[in-house]
Amino acid sequence: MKILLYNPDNGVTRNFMPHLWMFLLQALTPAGHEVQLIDGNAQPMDEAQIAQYVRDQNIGLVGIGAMTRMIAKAYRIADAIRATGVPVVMGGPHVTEMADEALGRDGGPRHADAVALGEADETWPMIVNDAAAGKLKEVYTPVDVFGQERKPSLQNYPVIPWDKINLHQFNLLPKAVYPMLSKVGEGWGTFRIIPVESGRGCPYGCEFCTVTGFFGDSIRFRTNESVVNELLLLKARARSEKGQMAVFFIDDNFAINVKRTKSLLRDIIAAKAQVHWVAQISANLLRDEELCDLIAAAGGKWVFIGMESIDPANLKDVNKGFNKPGEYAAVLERLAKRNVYAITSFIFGMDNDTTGVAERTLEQVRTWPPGLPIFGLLTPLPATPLYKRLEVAGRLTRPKHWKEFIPFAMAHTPLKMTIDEAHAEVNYGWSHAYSPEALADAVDSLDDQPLGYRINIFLARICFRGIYFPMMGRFAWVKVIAENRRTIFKLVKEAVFGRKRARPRNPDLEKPYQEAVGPEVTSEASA
Ligand code: B12
Ligand code: SF4
Repeated sequence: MKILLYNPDNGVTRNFMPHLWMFLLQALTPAGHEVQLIDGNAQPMDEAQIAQYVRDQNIGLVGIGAMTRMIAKAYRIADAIRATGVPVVMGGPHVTEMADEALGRDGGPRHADAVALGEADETWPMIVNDAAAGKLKEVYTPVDVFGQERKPSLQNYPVIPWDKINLHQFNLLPKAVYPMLSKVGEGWGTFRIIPVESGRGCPYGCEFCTVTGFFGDSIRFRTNESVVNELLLLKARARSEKGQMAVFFIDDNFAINVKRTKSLLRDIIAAKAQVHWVAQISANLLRDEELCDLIAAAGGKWVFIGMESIDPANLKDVNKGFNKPGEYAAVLERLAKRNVYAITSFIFGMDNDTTGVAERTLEQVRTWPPGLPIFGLLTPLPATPLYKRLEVAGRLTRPKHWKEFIPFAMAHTPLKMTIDEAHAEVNYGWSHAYSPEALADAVDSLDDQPLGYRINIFLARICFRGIYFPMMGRFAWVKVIAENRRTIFKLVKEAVFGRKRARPRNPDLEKPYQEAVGPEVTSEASA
């Protein structure tokens, strides 16, 4: 049977990173079937095109996965495919919580023939076998022999054949930047970000988050060996195609068990399996100096920190009181000392937020080492404690906000400002954190660092800017390049003519960087 796995586009960020679930389910598919993957972010298709594709390719089963924000698109695609007579199974965080909606049992139209609830590592082979036998059930739940919900162990994690998968569509480098990057060093033909998981689960239970409910508070890990081997595979591929391969450890809290994280990082270092990577780690776990040393030595370049707010009252409201705004600066300095920078995520529209929250937040951000601040709105995702609290309080203004998804729009009324004011705060945050002046400041603040670092922060900022100001089409790129021409000119000039390189803040810090990336990048044209 031919199976198509499809992920709808998010309408914003194009092909930034493939979705892991597709590759994982492909690797878990029983032998004898052919699995094709289409990521709508990389291969945009409308309903008619996908239906045509399914017919032309003689597909026998389609699997669709989606987050809440893409579910309306996912349903439209599913409807078009089902109209061709091909069965559709849906999975992922949204349909797990809203299975009746997908199956049309809530009075609305039906979109899926079957849904896979929760983690589908063990149910997917059953789904495929049932579909091949024409006996697809409506609901697949991961349960043990006693009918109790069962979370798959990650001890026998499959090998994802990253060395063979066609990743052409996920090259992030526009041709225009090749000349600049070739001056940084060899090996910049491609740049891809690949999702890798080392474990699942987070017990913290923040009120707005689906993770504790979905993956459970039972934390499970892959073996160190399996993660290390995956990194080695990726590293070898990057080398063979003369490109760069960075990894996004998608674990919700990569250091949730610090002892285990340290042991994994030590094994990565011992196996020389370092690639550049980013991971999500909560601020409280980054108090550990040894952990930070190991992160840097194992190739860690960016840490995503869910700071959410600089107001302890807000944090307490959303059950994230373990975040201590008073220590944010120290945490970021601790990382920056090791040349690791942070993606700092903030949520506006919390119950204690008042107008001016964006500027108050930015005042603090400006005193921190340069990073990538991102700003969102408090969003009641289905089945989260937040959703229930707001529903009970009658504060949901768009209870089924996913039916008509609007980016950066609230679905409930904040307590101390209006919805429009909350939207304006997010706009203020993005506009001011990603203005040409802010980008120039970020690059200048790394003046004592190798050129590679400064190009890195510049390109990262340009890409992150695209989360709020979509970079669709040539005109958007031309505009951004024109606005930032001074910084670009400065970097290009330095890449072409070099400059007298300032001493690094601490020469010892060069060591882990060189070990992580190899000599090609550090021999940049700065001398
Ligand atoms: C990586 C990630 C991202 C990436 C997404 C890009 C990418 N290419 O992966 C980035 C960092 C960009 C991102 C951004 C956002 N994310 Co995110 N993200 C994740 C994260 C950490 C990992 C996803 C993952 O790969 N998991 C591992 C795989 C194996 O798990 P899985 O996808 O759930 O798949 C399993 C099952 O669900 C099931 N399954 C999934 N799909 C399908 C399909 C079929 C057919 C079947 C049978 C089974 C099946 O089988 C899989 C194996 O068990 C998850 C949290 C998490 N741990 O999952 C949040 C998560 C998915 N993100 C979430 C959110 C809210 C967001 C944002 C909206 C945040 C924001 N406010 O901006 C943005 C939106 C991004 C966008 N523009 O679309 C929520 C989604 C909740 C929901 N109900 O939709 C999650 C669950 C985290 C949370 N805090 O609650 N995210
Ligand atoms: S720490 Fe992060 S992953 Fe864990 S519950 Fe809170 S927001 Fe979710």
